[in-house]
Amino acid sequence: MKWKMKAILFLFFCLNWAFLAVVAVGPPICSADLGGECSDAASDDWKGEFFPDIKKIKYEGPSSKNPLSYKWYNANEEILGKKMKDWLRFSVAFWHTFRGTGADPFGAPTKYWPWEDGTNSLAMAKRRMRANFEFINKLGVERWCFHDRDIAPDGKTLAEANANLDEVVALAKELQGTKIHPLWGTAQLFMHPRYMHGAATSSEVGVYAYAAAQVKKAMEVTHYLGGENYVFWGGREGYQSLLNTDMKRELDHLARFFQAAVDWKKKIGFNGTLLIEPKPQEPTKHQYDWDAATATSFLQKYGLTEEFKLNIECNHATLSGHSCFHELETARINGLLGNIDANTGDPQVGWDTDQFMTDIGEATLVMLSVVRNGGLAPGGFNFDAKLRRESTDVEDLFISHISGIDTMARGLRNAAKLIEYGSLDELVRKRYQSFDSEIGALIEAGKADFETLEKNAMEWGEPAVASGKQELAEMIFQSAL
Ligand code: XUL
Ligand code: CO
Repeated sequence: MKWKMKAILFLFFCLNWAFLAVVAVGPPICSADLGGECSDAASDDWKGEFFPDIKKIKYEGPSSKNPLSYKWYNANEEILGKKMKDWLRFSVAFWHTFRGTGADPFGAPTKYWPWEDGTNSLAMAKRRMRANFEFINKLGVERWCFHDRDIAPDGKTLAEANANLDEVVALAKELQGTKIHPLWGTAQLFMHPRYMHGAATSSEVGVYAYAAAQVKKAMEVTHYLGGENYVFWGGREGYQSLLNTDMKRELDHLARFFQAAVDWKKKIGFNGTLLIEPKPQEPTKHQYDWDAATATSFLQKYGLTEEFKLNIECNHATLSGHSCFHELETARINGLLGNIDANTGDPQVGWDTDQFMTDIGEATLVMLSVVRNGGLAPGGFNFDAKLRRESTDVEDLFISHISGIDTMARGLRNAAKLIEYGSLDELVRKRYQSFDSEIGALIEAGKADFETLEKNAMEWGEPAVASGKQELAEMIFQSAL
């Protein structure tokens, strides 16, 4: 036998053993995503708390060593004239927190939450929803985000899927109480094989119609739950090859789809903001919403800028070759900054790793943009972030969110310091002060023609060019961290 074959057989043998060991020793029950193979006795019969060992998370200040406490996020403390909780408007992403299994393209699920029975039944969906609200209440945030298909099982028909969704949403409404509601809802239009060519950009009219029906319903339930926004993320709104793609037609269809969503929003009286979440190549080679600038020009071309804003995700920003700060500022100066999916990528791993943000410098830049924007409301910060595959304790769900929340809170505190110091703003102001002149004013008012400018250039001779002071700017920035 050739060595390669031997190695393959050995690996197969080991994998089998690993599988048997799991079955014999037995993980607590089943992973969250085994499609109902583990148990058929799913019922919404969970007794007591889902997180009995975890108390409500409190602010204990920066010197606390308690991992289950906030060190920087003090919800009601005022910063720059607003409560921290009103600047930050945090939200828990249901899909990562309650449907994340730890599986990756090379490895099986690793998370076996005690409340999961391995099914995707309605009863399990309801039990999970109750875990979700205990989690949110203990964390002390007031918002959550969801896809239709992560909170309720799909159905054999659209009508059955809608009925499932209605049943889970009714429970969610009850569990939300008066304080909690969705930051945003969305339809999951990328997982099912019917969406392999896209949803609103599919070459199949039947798929376009199906996607429209799914979005219509998802908008209705978002509205019913008191959602503040509705998101579109084009999971497969792009193409792999231009040879078999009519790009112009697909973009036109997408715009018609968005217009129909605007019309439906108005018809049902939903006042939330519609958001587009840019993301580059992943999963298709060319995505139509590559980055903030691409999405902005799409909205401008089709006359949709009054109706839509952007949901900037930091990991998507870096995948598109920009920084999160760049994407936020691009959205902001175009009047389109609506919401943030607060996560981060890994500098060495080249895909959407959806990690919780822990870089204080990055968080400070993010918050600088948010403060310049006057906040994000009705948008906020959705933790589109998941535990690493190797983090498998229930308490890790809390620790990761606490860490993400504290990082953003620290960013806010630092941004406030920078604004109060004023020296960075002053540096930037000074850099452009030559435009605070008579001719500068004419240029900025669009009244300086080339002849006038040529006359000035002749008169002035060689222009003086001052230092850009980048290192000083960096020094000032660092001093606030
Ligand atoms: C995928 C992503 C999504 C959207 C919602 O990269 O970010 O989770 O936020 O569909
Ligand atoms: Co996202």
